[in-house]
Amino acid sequence: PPIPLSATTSFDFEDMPWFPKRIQDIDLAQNVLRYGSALDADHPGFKDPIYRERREHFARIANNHKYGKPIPQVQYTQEEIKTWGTVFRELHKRYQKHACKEYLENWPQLVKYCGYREDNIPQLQDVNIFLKRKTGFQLRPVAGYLSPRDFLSGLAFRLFHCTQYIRHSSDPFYTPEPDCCHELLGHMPLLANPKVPGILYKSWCLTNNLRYCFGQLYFFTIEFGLCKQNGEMKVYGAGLLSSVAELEYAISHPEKISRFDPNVTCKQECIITSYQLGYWYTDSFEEAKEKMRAYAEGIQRPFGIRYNPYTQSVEALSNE
Ligand code: HBI
Ligand code: FE
Repeated sequence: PPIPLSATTSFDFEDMPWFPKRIQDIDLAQNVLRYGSALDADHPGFKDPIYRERREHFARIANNHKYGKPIPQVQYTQEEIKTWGTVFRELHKRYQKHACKEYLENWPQLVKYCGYREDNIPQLQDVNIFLKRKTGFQLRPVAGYLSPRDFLSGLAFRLFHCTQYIRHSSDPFYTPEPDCCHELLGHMPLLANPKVPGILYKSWCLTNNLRYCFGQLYFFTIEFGLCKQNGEMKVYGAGLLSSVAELEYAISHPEKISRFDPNVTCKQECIITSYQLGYWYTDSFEEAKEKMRAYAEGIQRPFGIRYNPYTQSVEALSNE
């Protein structure tokens, strides 16, 4: 019989640190590794006191957030809206040609229900409500780059951590960290599409080395993946769909795009602050789903684990 786990249940497995068992436990898994409100000296906003004050404001919203509370509305400044507009306009010119159809399909609804416009930065809470209805995903504000472990823990509960601040205005086409342009333009259209396989986001592997593999696969699919449609290479990765420069780079270097294979893909290095060394494609989302499913089935765990959608919690199943 299933054993419900409490927030403090611990396991006697060497390789098994604490992990959230109930959706509200995600409040306890919020380790921001980089750029919460403390920017590095090479961050484009480092010398700008107004920008830094702004980042502190966004960090406070994220740090005070509790699961189930609405995400506070933000009054974006004229400067912030201008930066958004620049990014929005340049990317928009390229979506019809390069984005996959699952990405494009949801745009009319995002415009209608979430205020996606060149002169308006959509509010996370509006998108949150929209997503919950469409695919069951929920958003949670975050102050910066979260530890991969905590980020993947959120995804296991269909909870997507989302930055709410915007990149510095001095460099609209570059950001060393995720920002709301990346989340809203890169991720949301696909998170809202039930045709995108959930397994690409899911991470029920709990041991450290397996977290690493799933982090890698998440990175080379959801962040940088491509997909053939009607014989043409299309993009679905959010990192590409939110960067004009890297989108053009990937599309114009077909020799860098290989067929996705979880066992090979998980060994490639992730580059955080520059272009990727290579990209991976599947012939369809169906193929990505099948390959991930087969890969996940081969994983040995010290105990079985099951997600109970009624209680939004994890249950352990004894292997005996
Ligand atoms: N944190 N805020 C944020 N956004 C991301 O996209 C993100 C992250 N932390 C880790 C991470 N992505 C990647 O390491 C994934 O591979 C898990
Ligand atoms: Fe991302």
